[in-house]
Amino acid sequence: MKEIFLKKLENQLGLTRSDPTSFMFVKALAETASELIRTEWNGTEKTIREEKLRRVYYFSAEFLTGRSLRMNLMNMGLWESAGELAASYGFDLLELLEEEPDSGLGNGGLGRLASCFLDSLASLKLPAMGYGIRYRYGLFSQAIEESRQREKPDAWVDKGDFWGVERPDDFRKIYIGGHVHMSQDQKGKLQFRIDPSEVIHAYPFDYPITGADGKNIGTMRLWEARSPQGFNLDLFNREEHIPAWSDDDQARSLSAVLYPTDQGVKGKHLRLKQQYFFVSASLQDMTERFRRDFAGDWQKFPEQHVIQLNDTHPVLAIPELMRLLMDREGLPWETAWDICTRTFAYTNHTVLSEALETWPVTFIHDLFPRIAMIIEEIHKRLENDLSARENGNSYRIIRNGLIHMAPLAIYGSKSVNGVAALHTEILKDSVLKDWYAVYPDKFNNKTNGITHRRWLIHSNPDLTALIDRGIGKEWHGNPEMLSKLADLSGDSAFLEELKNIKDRNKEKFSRYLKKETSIETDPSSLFDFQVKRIHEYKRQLLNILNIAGRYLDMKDFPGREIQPRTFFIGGKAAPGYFIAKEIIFMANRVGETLRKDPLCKGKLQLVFLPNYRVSMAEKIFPAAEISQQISTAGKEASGTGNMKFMMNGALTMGTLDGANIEIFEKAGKENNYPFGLDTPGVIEARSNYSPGEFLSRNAGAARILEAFEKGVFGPPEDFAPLLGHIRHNDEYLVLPELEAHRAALEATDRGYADTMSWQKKSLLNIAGSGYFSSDRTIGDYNRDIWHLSPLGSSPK
Ligand code: 26Q
Repeated sequence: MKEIFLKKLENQLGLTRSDPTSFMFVKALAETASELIRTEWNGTEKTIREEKLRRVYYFSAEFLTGRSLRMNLMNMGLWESAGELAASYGFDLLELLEEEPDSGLGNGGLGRLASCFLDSLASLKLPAMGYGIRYRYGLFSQAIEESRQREKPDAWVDKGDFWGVERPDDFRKIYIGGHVHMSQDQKGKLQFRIDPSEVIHAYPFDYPITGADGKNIGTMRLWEARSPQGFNLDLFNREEHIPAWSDDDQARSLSAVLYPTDQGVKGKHLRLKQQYFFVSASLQDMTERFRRDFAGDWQKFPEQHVIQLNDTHPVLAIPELMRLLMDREGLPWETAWDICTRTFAYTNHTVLSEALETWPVTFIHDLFPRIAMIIEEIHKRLENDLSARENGNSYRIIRNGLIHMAPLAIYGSKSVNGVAALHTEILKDSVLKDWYAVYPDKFNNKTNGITHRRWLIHSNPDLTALIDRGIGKEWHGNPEMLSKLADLSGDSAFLEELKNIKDRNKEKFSRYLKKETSIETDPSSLFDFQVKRIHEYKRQLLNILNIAGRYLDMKDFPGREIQPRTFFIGGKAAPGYFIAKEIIFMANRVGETLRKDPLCKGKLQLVFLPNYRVSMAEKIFPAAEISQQISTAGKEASGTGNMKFMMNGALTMGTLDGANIEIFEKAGKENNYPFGLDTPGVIEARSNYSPGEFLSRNAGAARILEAFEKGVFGPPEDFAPLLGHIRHNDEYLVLPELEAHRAALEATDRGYADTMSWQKKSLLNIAGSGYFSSDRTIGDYNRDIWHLSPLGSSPK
């Protein structure tokens, strides 16, 4: 290793310098790891190909990887040597890791789930490949200026992509726009030829996914868009520099930016092009490899491949595979359709109707005319299949000039899954009820999970060491064995150690925050977190209003004893989501008011964490004592942050929503703080609710809103948009649940006062968290949908 490293470092340094900067050092270290990974990686790819192993292809518009150096060094067994190398140059390896750019090619839960899945697939030695887009700009970085969110581009590629390996020989051509020419061959069979108005080249970059012991290396293949002809040399020679680059810039713009919204956008041609771009490139890749290796025996395609669609974003893959099989390979419709419906599987991540994807038929016609023809034919055949059904309308793929992506996904897939038990039930009995009636066997649940390697072993080494001392190390490979910790719940020395580790992690987080943001916090206070994308349904507003209420109580009764508590709220708002941005503004304003009031010192603080991202999350979970998961019941499909908190010993203060329900089951309700309306309760409460009338009867809620309107938190007019909104349109029942949320906060304060019983609850949460490892989730997908054999399991 050292030899390779010195070579790489020499390359970094060039001729003029002798002392590496920390960035150069890290880059050289990553390149060293890369080179050592390469051998194993080639081996994995070779085995899959030679043994003709069935493989899952995870199609996702987002992969929220975060940093990789620590995981890769540890998985490859290079951690110790890397530490020594660093020390010999006077560096601290842990500090060096902070120099790696945090790869944020995703918005939130859905993108992070994709990355956790790739980690588990590699660790379980299952043959897999992730396919997506190599955005040049990941999710924007968030700054807070004058209490408001400001977005700045995240140019992660420019800072240095440590891991991507370019494969220029595997580029694919993507046709956009133009016309379809139909002709007949000698046998009278219809032929389709696309005469495109635009051709884009897709260049693949491969990223290694090192499994737990570095023996099976998975692949994430991300596509980058380029112009086929590069820049225009003729224009350049005529000194027309800007026009000379315009074709290339336009082509590259296709993979330039991740859309920064996690609910979908309307009317954006570029987004639709991105989706088609990456699925077309990926399917051409797969079909061409298959043609080479299987001599075009297409019946075998579904035996060799299963494609998991991460939401509807990659759903154009269904008509695109139809096109490739029919127009390129000459298969008849029926055969092609049969192959598709045996290959695809679809995961739904939302019940919010505004988030279900639709695209105008005209867009698809203009951008992908051949795909439009195929979707129309699928639509017609679906109409025929289901003509006898009532409610025929809800099945239609094309309705009111819009293509509905979920119906296309369901019809073209063999499996449809939700991401938590409650979510799947809601799909079956309301959102997709009619579909469930026709295809009950397609529907199944796969409760989400998170990789315990990143989210516990690597981000909380002290807790990991304690667990190892308590129950041994076997749980690293079999996380459900964490349940053995329950045997130690009466061991006061062990609980004491658990507390000490949490205290140390809180201090560490405090120091990190001070360094990153210059915000000071008191690690002896209770650390309470709500970190996730900002959304009305996630109800950050509920949290903020009760923090404001707590402050008003303190002012009214300054002598009253109170549990010192620090509330942390973090998350990004979609740049076009006005109300979400107003919520960030309010959080910051309340935070500032508390900070300025000496009454709050050592008792009550609200910190808005700027630029919440994977690398910050890794420092948050180990330091958390309360995890707030307070979405309106029925709205959060699953949540996955909730699992990361639980696994690090935080107690959940949450509603009966998404995976919270399963968390309460596995860790015990009595060890957590469930509160609020359940899903039927929400529907019932909403049916006769008017915020105005509610406020006239509820002095507690009215008092908090009025404090803002009286200027307690700064100029009242600043809050007028948000408060005006909530007074008239409280779709997510913030006001009616204020009281239940306040009561839950108080219950946690009381619970926290009994230190040892709190630690016991914390331990029982960790003990129950093994189920939420993505290893379990991947095992479930494999058992029910994928049916893959691990590498090394087939007899030679
Ligand atoms: C769609 C069309 C156009 C532009 C953007 C989008 C888009 C992008 C991202 C729509 C949705 C998303 C992301 C959704 C998401 O993160 N959902 C979360 O998925 C998690 C993993 O299953 C769940 O735990 C969360 O409950 C769910 O909100």
